[in-house]
Amino acid sequence: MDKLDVKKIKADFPILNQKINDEKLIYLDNAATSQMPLVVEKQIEHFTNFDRANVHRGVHTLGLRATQKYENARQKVADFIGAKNASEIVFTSGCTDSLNLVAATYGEQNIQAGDEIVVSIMEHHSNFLPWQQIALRKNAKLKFIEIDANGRLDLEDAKSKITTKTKIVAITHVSNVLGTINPIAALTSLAHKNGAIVVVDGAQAVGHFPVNVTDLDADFYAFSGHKMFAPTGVGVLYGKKALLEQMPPYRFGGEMITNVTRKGATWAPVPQKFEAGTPNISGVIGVGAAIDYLGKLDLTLIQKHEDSLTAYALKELSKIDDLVVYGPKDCSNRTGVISFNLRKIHPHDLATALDLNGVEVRAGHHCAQPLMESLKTESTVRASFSIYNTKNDIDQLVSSIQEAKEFFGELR
Ligand code: C6P
Repeated sequence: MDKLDVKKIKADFPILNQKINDEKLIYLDNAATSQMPLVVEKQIEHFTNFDRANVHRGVHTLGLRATQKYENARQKVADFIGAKNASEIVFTSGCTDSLNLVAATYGEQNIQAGDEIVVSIMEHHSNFLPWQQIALRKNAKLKFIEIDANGRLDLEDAKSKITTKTKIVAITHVSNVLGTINPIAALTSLAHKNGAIVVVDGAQAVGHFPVNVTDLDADFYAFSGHKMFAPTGVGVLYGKKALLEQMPPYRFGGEMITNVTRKGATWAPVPQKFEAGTPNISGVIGVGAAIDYLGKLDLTLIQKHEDSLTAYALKELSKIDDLVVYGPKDCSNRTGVISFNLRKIHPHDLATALDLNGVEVRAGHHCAQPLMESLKTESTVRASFSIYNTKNDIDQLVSSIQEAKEFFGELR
């Protein structure tokens, strides 16, 4: 098979088979949350109906089964992102939680007054605020790598900002506004030469193209389940084992200790040290099931499919007068996340008009306000594609924008 069978894939997602405002649903808000296939739901249902128990605690059969499924999912994640060892995979409540974990532990331990933290201007607030807060608290300096006119990371600027004073580089793999894929391997090499570590926000990358944390030489890599066909409320933090072992715990409670006395405690080995309390067991099993699903589809075919949708969308959107697209106009090293604005129509008005035609897009600042400032806008409309989208969906998007344009034009 050299291409995705989109018709078959669509049938895996019952939610897509419905009408919104009497129109066929066209779901183009995948960067916010992708939909979940029936097979993932079924695996969770099976766990709930046959194996449900707490993990790492009971010696009874259900407890052992639950633990085995939970740890199998950890191994699946490790294999899926090319981690050397399953113990380098920490389950969290989401990408935001993963990034906060690194800032609160590694950041807290390693950032001193006068140190520098480098982020890009295209960071989502989740990979910006934890670093801004640490920098403020520790009297460290936060530096920004800027973007060029095409929405690409300015590598020359990165070379000037990352120096021997840099302790942490926090960078998104893919921008949730521009769709730009950043050159992570080049950045890790640059950072490591300067003695800094690199925290990669992979929320918009995982599930869209193959990701290998070992090839990227990322020190930390964070992502969420709900953007890769798994449930909400579960996420992953990959960390190099040597770094995870040095870090203090993030939260304290059950299952993260080796021994507790009246006077103190010793911590469990990684990753348990970072998984205090009962985890989102069914969510983690859902992540494992989503990885199985993605494995059957093949990530290179997924990438090819989404690239062709992106090329088509960029071409068709460019035909609409007064429409400004933010981010790269060429298809290399970008994903199917396309932000745009139409004349003086407010993004929320345009998104509402599109919704009337069943087209679901996001409008707003996309939790990336420093980027909005750099783009000289307050907000944008954003369409984002996934495995179940088709060129027909894009035709519907484009004709709905044209319709809205005429409607709002008449109101002026
Ligand atoms: N972006 C969007 O519509 P959570 O909320 O923890 O699952 O993911 C946070 C996050 C971190 N990094 C990037 C690059 C992201 O895009 C997101 C989530 C959604 O763009 C919701 S704001």
